Amino acid sequence: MHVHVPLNHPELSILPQPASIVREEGYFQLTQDTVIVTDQKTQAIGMLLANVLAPALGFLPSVLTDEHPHLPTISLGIDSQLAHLGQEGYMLKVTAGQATLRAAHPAGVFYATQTLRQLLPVEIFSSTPVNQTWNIPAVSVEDFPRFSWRGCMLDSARHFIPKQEVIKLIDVLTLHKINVLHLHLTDDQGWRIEIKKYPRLTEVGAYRKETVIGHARRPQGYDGTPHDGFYSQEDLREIVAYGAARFLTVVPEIDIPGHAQSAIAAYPELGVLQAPVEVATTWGIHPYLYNPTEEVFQFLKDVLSEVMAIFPSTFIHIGGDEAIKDQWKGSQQVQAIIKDLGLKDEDELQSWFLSQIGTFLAHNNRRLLGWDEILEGGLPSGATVMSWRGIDGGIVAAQSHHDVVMTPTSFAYLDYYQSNDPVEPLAIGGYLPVDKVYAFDPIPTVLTPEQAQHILGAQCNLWSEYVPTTKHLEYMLFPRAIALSEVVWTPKEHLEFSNFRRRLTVHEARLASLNVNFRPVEKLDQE
Ligand code: TNX
Repeated sequence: MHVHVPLNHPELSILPQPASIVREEGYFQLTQDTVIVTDQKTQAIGMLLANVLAPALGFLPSVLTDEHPHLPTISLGIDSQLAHLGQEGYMLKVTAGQATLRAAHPAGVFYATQTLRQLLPVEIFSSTPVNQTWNIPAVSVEDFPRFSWRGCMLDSARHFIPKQEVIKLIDVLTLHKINVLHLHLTDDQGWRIEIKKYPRLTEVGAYRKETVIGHARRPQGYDGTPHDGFYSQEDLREIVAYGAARFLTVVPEIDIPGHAQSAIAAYPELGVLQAPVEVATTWGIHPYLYNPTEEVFQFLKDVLSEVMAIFPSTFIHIGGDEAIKDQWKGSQQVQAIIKDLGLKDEDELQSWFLSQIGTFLAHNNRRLLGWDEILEGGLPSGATVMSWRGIDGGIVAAQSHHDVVMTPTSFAYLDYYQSNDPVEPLAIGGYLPVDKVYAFDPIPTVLTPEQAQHILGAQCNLWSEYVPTTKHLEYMLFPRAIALSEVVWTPKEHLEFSNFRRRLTVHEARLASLNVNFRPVEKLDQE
């Protein structure tokens, strides 16, 4: 006997909401006797599960590879019959005697464990032992994501994000079944990735003097602290491996041809002006561009070779955003290059420049991903577009058979204010409350079903000009990144904000136990 209460059973507060969940009768009790049984392919996932449960339980459940019929079991395994649930789908069945987690692929089993954690009492997220009964409600879940790209972008360039915080956020993001972490590693205000062949990139580019408070046009003095920091290649390998174990891909971004001032500060010969400049201390758009010469291409290829050796991601993000072309317009050398190549203007030069990079990436079996400005002057062949200035760029790209990740400012920019409350901390501007994120549909209605196939998914972006601390970073991310996780995971017809909000109220206790800062839901009423 079962009751169909998929969306608003008060006991079930899973985020993102599964595609289908049915409450059955009874509970499975997790005790000291419970064992986690896995097959070979899910053993590592079983150990991750045991390790996340252990602190609150006060004991580490055993992870075994043979069945123990007499013991209460959490059973993990691959089942090829579940191929219809896709690469990441899973089924989870909890009865009084056993919890069974199955999927056609390991990623699905991992997601089943994230659901299982959220079926336990919220105290399971505690970092210290809690003395209580660990009942898991009996359920039947069949679940799979709506999109394959479920992303979040963090900007380590404007304010460096320490490795330990990135690791912590991978735990929190993957709890919500986010599977892409896009790291914005280079910008005018900082170069944050060690490149062995060009040590000055971090020796010079990873340090900036005090930052001007306010905007470039409205400076209000200095913040009084120098900003520095970068990830060693070893740090990044650790981050990549930590993500991979949790089925999250880290996508690196090296911004080309603009947002390049920190690189040019390190090696002035890379720039159009060939003249010294400092790492930028103000926000906003800066005019420094890479010179489109053979030497600079070689530099970029060398950098990207080291990047590819660290990041197995198929997609390599090359930026392409906000490159104002004044320096190219003013340079006789660049104008001669445009003429030699038979190009019309600087936009076409950017397109040509990025096409060269795209070809280089393709030779290395990687795919070029860039912000929607890469449409200007002609989209490099095979390029994937990240549509940020609204959804129009993404529509054009999908209509011309290019893949797209939707990240429009209006629904996905977490550097915007999340409420009108006057005590809301300084943000870049804009207004994006959690219910607006929740209302986002990544599939534009104008696309045909065939074109819509090119929408890989969506991601939220958190630019960090006004996000100087990890605590504030978390405040800006949560709960809005969780709303986004539901937009990209849950079937559209199940999305209902009031229901999300109810589950979020329960979920806040989990975030608090994980020591994650967030903007409380109750404050929604005070806007
Ligand atoms: C635009 S979005 C940028 C970033 C800024 C952001 C501030 C994009 C591709 N470029 O460099 O940080 O606006 O919202």
